[in-house]
Amino acid sequence: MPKPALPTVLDAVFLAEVREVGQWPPEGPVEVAIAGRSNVGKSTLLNRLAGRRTLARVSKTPGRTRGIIFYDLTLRLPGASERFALRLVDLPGYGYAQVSRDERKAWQRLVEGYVKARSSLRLFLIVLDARRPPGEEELQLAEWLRSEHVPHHLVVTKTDKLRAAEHGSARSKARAAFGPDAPSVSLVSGETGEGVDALWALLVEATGLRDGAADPL
Ligand SMILES: Nc1nc2c(ncn2[C@@H]2O[C@H](COP(=O)(O)OP(=O)(O)OP(=O)(O)O)[C@@H](O)[C@H]2O)c(=O)[nH]1
Ligand SMILES: [Mg+2]
Repeated sequence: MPKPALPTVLDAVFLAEVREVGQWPPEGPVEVAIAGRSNVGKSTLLNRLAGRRTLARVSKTPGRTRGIIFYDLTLRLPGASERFALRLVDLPGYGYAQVSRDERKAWQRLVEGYVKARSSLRLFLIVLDARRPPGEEELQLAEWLRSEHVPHHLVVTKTDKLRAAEHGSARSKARAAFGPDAPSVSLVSGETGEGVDALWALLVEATGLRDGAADPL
């Protein structure tokens, strides 16, 4: 198989944090949203993708990312003379035990509002912990995204926590819970960077950066 064309991240900057529906920054570059349970490793994965250690705040305290945070990346693809723009969107975590029903509703309102508002959203990543089976939240989220016709993909992270023998079954285990319409799955570790190149290749494909569908800068 030919090696996938991996982008070089030339620049990665914070754009905006949004806590209210409708306060979105103007649409611009194609967007990839990163969602998942609180503390699952969304911000760590985003930093890995951006190749920046401290772009998104990572925390041992669950529920640290509160609003929707937009980051603008400038990319160069191998062989291309132009630069491309891609926006990574760090969504607040859900499922944190201490959160009230009102906060849960607020999460849903914000995330659903975002998804419905953004025509530049190209792919919605649902991040799962490799050591934990998908829960009702993930299944419902995937179901809702399907009903909204939003392309989505599962990313199983923290694979560095798995024993070697568990790696092989991690993908099929994650998919099994989602039934016949299960999204595709990538295995990654935000900690070691394992699987991140393959995920980048998928993002380039899914966002149309490769075939000229996206405007170069
Ligand atoms: N071993 C391991 N730890 C990880 C990995 N990714 C994240 N972590 C750790 O998991 C904790 C939470 O990481 P975050 O990236 O802040 O998680 P998050 O999903 O953004 O959390 P919230 O914003 O609170 O929802 C931190 O202690 C990270 O160091 C990984 O791939 N492997
Ligand atoms: Mg976070």
